[in-house]
Amino acid sequence: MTRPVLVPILGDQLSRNLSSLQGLSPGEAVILMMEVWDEATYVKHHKQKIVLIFSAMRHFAAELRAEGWHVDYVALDGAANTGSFTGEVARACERHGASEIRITEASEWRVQQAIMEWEDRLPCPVSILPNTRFIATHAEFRAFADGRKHLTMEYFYREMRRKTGLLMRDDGKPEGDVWNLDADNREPPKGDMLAPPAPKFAPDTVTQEVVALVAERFADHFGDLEPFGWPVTRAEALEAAEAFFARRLDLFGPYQDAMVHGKDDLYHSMLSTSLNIGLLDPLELCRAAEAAYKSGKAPLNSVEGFIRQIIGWREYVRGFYWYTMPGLAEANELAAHRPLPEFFWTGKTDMRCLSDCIRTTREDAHAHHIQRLMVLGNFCLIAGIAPREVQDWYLAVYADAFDWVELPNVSGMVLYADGGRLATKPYAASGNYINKMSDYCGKCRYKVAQKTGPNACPFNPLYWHFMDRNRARLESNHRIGRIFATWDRMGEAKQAEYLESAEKFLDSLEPARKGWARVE
Ligand code: FAD
Ligand code: DLZ
Ligand code: SF4
Repeated sequence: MTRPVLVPILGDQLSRNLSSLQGLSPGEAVILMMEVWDEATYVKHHKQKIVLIFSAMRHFAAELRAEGWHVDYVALDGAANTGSFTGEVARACERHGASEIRITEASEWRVQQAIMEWEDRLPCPVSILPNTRFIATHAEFRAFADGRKHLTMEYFYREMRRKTGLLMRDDGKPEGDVWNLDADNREPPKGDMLAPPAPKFAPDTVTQEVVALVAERFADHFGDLEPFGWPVTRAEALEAAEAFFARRLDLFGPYQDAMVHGKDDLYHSMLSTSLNIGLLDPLELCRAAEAAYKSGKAPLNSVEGFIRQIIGWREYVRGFYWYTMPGLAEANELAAHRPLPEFFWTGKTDMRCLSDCIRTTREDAHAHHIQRLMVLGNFCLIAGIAPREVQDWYLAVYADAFDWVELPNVSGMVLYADGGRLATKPYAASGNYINKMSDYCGKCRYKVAQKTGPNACPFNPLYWHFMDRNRARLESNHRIGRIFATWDRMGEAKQAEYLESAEKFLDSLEPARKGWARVE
């Protein structure tokens, strides 16, 4: 081989249609894949997340080799591994006498900044190619966002429907004459919800080796290592997707917001890990969902709801991330400074909703959207937890967590830390919402109907404490401002009871000790 092109492929770029591989043939390139300490520990990821990424990387490398590609795979314990992407790319450049480095842009700001320095630090030219595994380009999101005060997802979503043609009729109108069927998708759980569980994949020898590695090297990271059942190859991810389309998509819509103790998958797809690391393509999933609607296998509200999550929310948060970084990571509009409570890591709390969401997070490295938003996130919002601490927690504990998708959800959707650019109002809620949408409250030590006092559901006084302390910032918001009339009508004595109950509860919270989320 003459001097080869060096193609680094990162742990979330495991797609055969990756832009950096296009137009190259196996004889011209060396593909570099790197397990590096810096990436495994910039937050102390859940053990299953590390297994997922390392195992999926090892399987992908084997598949490329079987196709005839020269893959240089640097294992975590490989001799002289420098522990960083830049260090490993520099070493590989020299090892192979590379003529050029060709890489698909990173999905995360932090990594992309490092890549942009390579041209100055390394001895050969660097080409950074666009990430074509998203539907909207950065330029398209900028064109949508420039000049808008609120970047309402709904309008962006309609653009994506038009761009892809998904659920669009020939006359340019949306299927069913409505763009968004969210109003049909808020059913509370029923007593006998027997959703067929998402498939789990038994670890093969490659995964078993990684499990052993993670047990030894990352023992102090949060989360149960086993049982591990996430898809680690495209074939497994496709099987998981097919199982979802065949058995759960039909009821995905109505029960999207429902929460049931002991269950985090319900009718959800459980496909975010496969999508985010590149095993599945967002458009192929949406086309399959559309086909299920057209063949009468799933109703429009479920199919539209699923497609909206992917070409709406997923694309939107990715565009929002690149549009607002690096400021988004620092934003703290509501001046929230309280440390994250220790129970987020241990699950030891009498609040049954929170302990169940933390349990599933620990066991599966997953919780579904409403658990993340309306239980865990809502608590952090109304208790005033510092955005940096909340961000680190979410980034560390979920197998699907990458900065580009976690940060807008946490800072924008949950904490209103961006001042309302992403969400038009804070998603603050009292215990009533959780009671309506779950079966958590009946067996909780707290009483959801009780508003104040030691036995009251803590979400109740915290809700009013949040409103009261943020009044100056929120009162002019037309979607939430009216709530203050209710607060004023309560009168001073009742208000004082709420505030005192909330403060007593907040004072009782034990702050998390250092070292859970980051190596100290
Ligand atoms: P489903 O309910 O089956 O939804 C289908 C797909 O839609 C998901 O796989 C996902 O790709 C996409 N999707 C749905 N909602 C969102 C959203 N708000 N943002 C982006 N994509 C979405 N998702 C992540 O992939 N990584 C994260 O780090 C992450 N952090 C989150 C943090 C918070 C505070 C909140 C509120 C949401 C977060 N989400 C994140 C979004 C969502 O909770 C997960 O995508 C979903 O729970 C994954 O499970 P699923 O595949 O079964 O999703
Ligand atoms: C999350 C992660 C982990 C745990 N380890 C690696 C790794 O060793 N090598 C790798 O290429 N990627 C890893 N990743 C994903 C990266 O941290 C990062 O999210 C992506 O490169 C996108 O920026
Ligand atoms: Fe959660 Fe309150 Fe219900 Fe208990 S009563 S489960 S704390 S919402």
